[in-house]
Amino acid sequence: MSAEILENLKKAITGYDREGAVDWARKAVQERIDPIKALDTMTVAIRQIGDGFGQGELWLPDLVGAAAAMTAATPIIEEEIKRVGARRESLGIVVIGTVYGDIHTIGKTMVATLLTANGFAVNDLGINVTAESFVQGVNEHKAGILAMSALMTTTAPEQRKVITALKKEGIRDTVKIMVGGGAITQEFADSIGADGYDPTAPGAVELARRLVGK
Ligand code: B12
Repeated sequence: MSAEILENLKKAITGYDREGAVDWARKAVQERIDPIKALDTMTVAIRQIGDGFGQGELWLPDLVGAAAAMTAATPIIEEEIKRVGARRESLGIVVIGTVYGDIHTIGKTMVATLLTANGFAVNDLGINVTAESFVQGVNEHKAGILAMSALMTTTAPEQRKVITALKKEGIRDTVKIMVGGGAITQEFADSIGADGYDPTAPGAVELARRLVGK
């Protein structure tokens, strides 16, 4: 039953079926399917579409259609993750965003949701966030962790710009910096002087805990 629901959820995303994706996400919640598993299923689906686009087999409208289905279904699952993981204790303050020039929001929001569900106080600056806004966010929220997402090879260098801006402001060492997103590798993270990288959202939570020593 649960395998069937997840399979249908995946099919709805790869079939650009927004309503279907919403319905199957609701069914997954009703049937108490592990919401992390549901998120994983949707991630596999959207990556499949992304691969097709990358290989020239699919086109931008395909990407947009699948993203719309995923964007409609994701909040339903994220709500469940928050419900299941609701906690009072705060593990620390996080400022998160997708870098300037990049409007990909799905992975960044997943990381924000899982961090929230695991007890971090998360301030999501959204997408297309400039280096100045990241610096302002870290200052304003007195963040212990800055998390940046970048999905494109053209926008990944923005993460370096943000670190440079934090150094200029004299606050680089007040905050732990973690980076991720489809365009980022451990090697790249090391090269820009980030404190940590992880390729997955659950891994981002473990990384954040390690960075704050909890
Ligand atoms: C959906 C999508 C879109 C949607 C975005 C909708 C939205 N609201 O987000 C739309 C259609 C708008 C879009 C637009 C574009 N896209 Co696009 N898109 C994708 C696609 C298919 C999926 C992205 C996604 O959501 N993945 C699922 C999430 C869950 O994965 P994720 O973001 O990587 O996040 C995971 C991890 O990386 C990690 N993580 C994420 N953030 C962080 C942060 C930290 C700190 C940590 C630790 C971990 C972490 O946790 C997440 C969960 O596991 C990818 C293909 C792919 N393989 O990723 C292409 C892709 C990223 N897009 C691409 C391109 C080229 C574009 C466009 C330029 C297309 C165009 N010609 O207009 C525009 C760019 C617009 C812009 N300026 O940003 C390319 C980028 C190529 C490159 N290497 O530079 C890709 C790779 C497709 C491809 N194969 O060519 N896109």
